[in-house]
Amino acid sequence: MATERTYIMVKPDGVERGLVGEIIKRFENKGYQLLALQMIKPTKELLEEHYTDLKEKPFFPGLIKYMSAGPVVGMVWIGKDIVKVGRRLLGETNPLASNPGTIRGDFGIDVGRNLCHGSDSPDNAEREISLWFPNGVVQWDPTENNMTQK
Ligand code: FUP
Repeated sequence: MATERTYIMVKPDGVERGLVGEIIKRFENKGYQLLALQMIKPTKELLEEHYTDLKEKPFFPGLIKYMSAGPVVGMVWIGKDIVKVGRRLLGETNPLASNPGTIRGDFGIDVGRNLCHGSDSPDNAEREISLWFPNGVVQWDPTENNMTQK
């Protein structure tokens, strides 16, 4: 069980529907720690880089358009097994396949409007954190008893 970081993002539909607080609350209630948070309107270039693995998918242009439609709230969270458990809190990619009790299961019905994003592996999490927070993230380091930039 590794203490790791993940990139969680409230997508434009989640921001528009006022679900930022709800999503933060679920991660805080679970016991995870918020390290960084920003609201930005991402460029197409940033989104294309974020979703580079999906470039060949037929839904890619629609995905970029949806994600460019308004501001997103991007966050870095840290905690035990957070990549896997965080995705469990979000639910399945398709909200209709998501169990009640998950974010997408409780608030969504459309795969093209699935409210939130969570990194799918620790390596991808670090890639996404560097992409969305290019200046790094300041965090408390208990081994150093100090704040460090990572
Ligand atoms: P996830 O890891 O749950 O974000 O899922 P994917 O990386 O497979 O997909 C990224 C985003 O593409 C999803 F959040 C929504 C969108 N998508 C579609 O619009 N249609 C699909 O059939 C699959 C994904």
